[in-house]
Amino acid sequence: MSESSASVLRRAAIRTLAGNWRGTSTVPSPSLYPHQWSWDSAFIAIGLSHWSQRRAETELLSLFGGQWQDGRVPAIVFDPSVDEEGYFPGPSFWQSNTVSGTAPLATSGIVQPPIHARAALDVLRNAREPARARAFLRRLYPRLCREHDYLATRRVVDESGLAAIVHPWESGLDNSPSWDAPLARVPVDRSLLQRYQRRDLQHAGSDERPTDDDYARYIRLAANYRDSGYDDGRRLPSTEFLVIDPLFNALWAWSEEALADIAEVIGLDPEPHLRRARHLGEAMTELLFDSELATFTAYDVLARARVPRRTVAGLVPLVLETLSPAIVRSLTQQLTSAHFGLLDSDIAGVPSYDLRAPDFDGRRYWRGPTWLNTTWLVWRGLRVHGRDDLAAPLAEAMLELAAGAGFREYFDPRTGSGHGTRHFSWSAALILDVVEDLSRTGAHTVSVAE
Ligand code: 2M8
Repeated sequence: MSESSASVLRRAAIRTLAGNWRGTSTVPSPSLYPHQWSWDSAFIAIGLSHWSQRRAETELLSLFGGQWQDGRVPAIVFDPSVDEEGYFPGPSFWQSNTVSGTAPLATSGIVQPPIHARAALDVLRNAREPARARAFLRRLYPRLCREHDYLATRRVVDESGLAAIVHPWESGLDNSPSWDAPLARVPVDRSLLQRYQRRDLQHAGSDERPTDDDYARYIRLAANYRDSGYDDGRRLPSTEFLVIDPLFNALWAWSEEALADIAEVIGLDPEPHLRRARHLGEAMTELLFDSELATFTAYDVLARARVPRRTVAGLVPLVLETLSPAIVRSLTQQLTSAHFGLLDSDIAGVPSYDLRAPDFDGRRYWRGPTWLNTTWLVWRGLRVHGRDDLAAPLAEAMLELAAGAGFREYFDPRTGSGHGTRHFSWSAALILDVVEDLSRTGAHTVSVAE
């Protein structure tokens, strides 16, 4: 990348992040998502760490300001200055203030993929003030441990030791085709759509968002969880959706490895974290790796069966350094095959779903489009395993997507066109990370449209 094109892209990313900053945190998008989201904040902190270490630290600390006493880090921390109409489901739906042990700020009651320890470690690695970053890590470490302990104690539902999610939103890949079969058991109560109004369709086309039927199911699952008092212990046996997801667990294990590094930096014992990371990796291989499909898949706890779909979630375990060489080979073959098209010049980034599946949809939310966060995770995974031959073209593809379509929420992998909301924070943040990384090594020529 020439210095000048890199700086165009870098400046555009910083402009987006600065525009979405709300004083102590960053909104994913000023229009569609006007609060603070959990895993978005982790990606955002990674980007911010290249520009403003203080903002990166504040981003994570403010998210953990919403942590509940049981350790869960809620998927959304609501901004009290945004009115209820700004986003559905908002504070009056989740009613976190009626639950004991919750933060003073209103939050949702579900979680999202636990990638925060990894983000905190990246903040240290990119820090211009390392002493300050170490102090930040000392502050955050106990909260990160409680986040992971919540998963280990409240979300483990079988002998695998892996964490289960109780709502598709907890996966981060809301309407992934992996949820079709488990969701089919959840009755569609259309009256919920009259009682509660979807707000997302005011900001994005209905052909790009989840269907009404799926939305009715999401509301039902969330309302049932709320009405149980978010009590995992009592509720899990009677839940209508209970799934063990490879991306969620891979990010937990990857973050556990990061916690080990953080523990060392602040003079504590890394061993318990390494032990848990190793155990999670092995359990994932045993329960979630589908050797016929040659990828990781989700496990439907209630049906006691794997969900045989190839999605990007099945490739994200590449981030784990303890994966066996045979599995790494399977995953890289999967990536370069016609299912995901890495190295195919007609395919941009890593599609969220199998390009060859009959229900692949390049524009509908998590059912086909390329997202920059999952593509970035695969990129990091390829580098963990020394596959720079594949990582380098993927980095190039991410930059080209942003250069051509701007920091959109997602992209059609077949055309590179941008979709969903604009000025999307994690797209900007992760592009900033890639630009900074490549500016140390590579040479690319890109400019950005925003
Ligand atoms: C999307 O999820 C929210 C629900 O949490 C929504 O659809 O309204 C997902 O893409 C999720 O992964 C993301 O964190 C969130 C905010 O960007 O939007």
